[in-house]
Amino acid sequence: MRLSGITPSGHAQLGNYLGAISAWAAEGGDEDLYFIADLHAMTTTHNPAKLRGLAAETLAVLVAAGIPAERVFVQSDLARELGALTWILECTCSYGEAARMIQFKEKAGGQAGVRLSLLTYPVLMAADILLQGASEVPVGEDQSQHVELARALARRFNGTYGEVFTVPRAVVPLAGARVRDLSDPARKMSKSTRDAAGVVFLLDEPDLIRRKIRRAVTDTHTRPEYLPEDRPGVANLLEILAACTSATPREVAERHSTYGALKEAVAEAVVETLRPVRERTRELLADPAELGRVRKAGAARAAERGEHRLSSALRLIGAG
Ligand code: AQP
Repeated sequence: MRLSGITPSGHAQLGNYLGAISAWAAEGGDEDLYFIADLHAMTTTHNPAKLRGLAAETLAVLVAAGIPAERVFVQSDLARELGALTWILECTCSYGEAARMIQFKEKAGGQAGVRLSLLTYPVLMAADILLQGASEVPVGEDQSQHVELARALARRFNGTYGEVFTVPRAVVPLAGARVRDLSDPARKMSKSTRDAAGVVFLLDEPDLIRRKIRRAVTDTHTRPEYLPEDRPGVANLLEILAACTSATPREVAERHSTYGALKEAVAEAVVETLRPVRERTRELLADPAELGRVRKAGAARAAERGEHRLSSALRLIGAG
């Protein structure tokens, strides 16, 4: 069983969709689980009301994208279970192991007032994985060290106190496009980027999407060619169009003779690709009772799935 998460650190964007969500919906296995990692969005300064809204919106997006509702849950709905398991795992983890995490060093380096949760969040991530009994965790390079920690903690707990946890392993995520920022193709498109001009959000209206794509940074050439190193802005547009039309970037480059024509085609393809997701998400958001039912059912299933592991772990470690 695979467990994947999305952090509601902003509004879901085109990269999240083409790189992950659409593949989760189309190719995910029957057992796989997806969660909205809102507790992970609290390790740096955050706005509580905004975070609550983004968690609900992201849940709506995943369901609207076609992921079966019974395979989605919001992390904080399991805050009690995860809090307890995180404590157990913190008592299984050494300070040195946590402090060695490269992401912590990168994010905490030189910052004042770093939250303790920035140090301990890989242990919460281990709790996410171990509570659900996930055997595979699809992650990029940047998160593989955290999955290694979850592996080490599962093994150590099982060896010290008794067999409770499935030992997970990191796997390569389902292949999706890597989408770059439209204003600055040197960086990836991200939901928390301040300058929204380079980011297409899934809920952007069609005209706004068209405007953002028309203004995408390209270069001084005029004819599209797929050269990711030398012409990253145009390569990004070609990759987006390819992902939306199930073609290759080179094939779509040959079909357009000017940057203007390419941008028009990209804009229309993105608008049409996102239309059903946007409309269905808006419907769900306009029906809080239905969204609430989906959320409650997902939380109940996820809590039930982890219940026996948490109670066994508590008992074996000497609690209660
Ligand atoms: N630009 C992207 N292209 C392709 N895939 C992307 N993903 C994110 N951005 C792109 C994939 O979306 C999934 C869920 O994202 P996440 O919230 O867990 O991680 P993230 O990579 O931190 O997403 P963002 O949008 O860049 O958020 P912030 O701004 O908070 O850093 C993951 O599978 C991710 O690879």
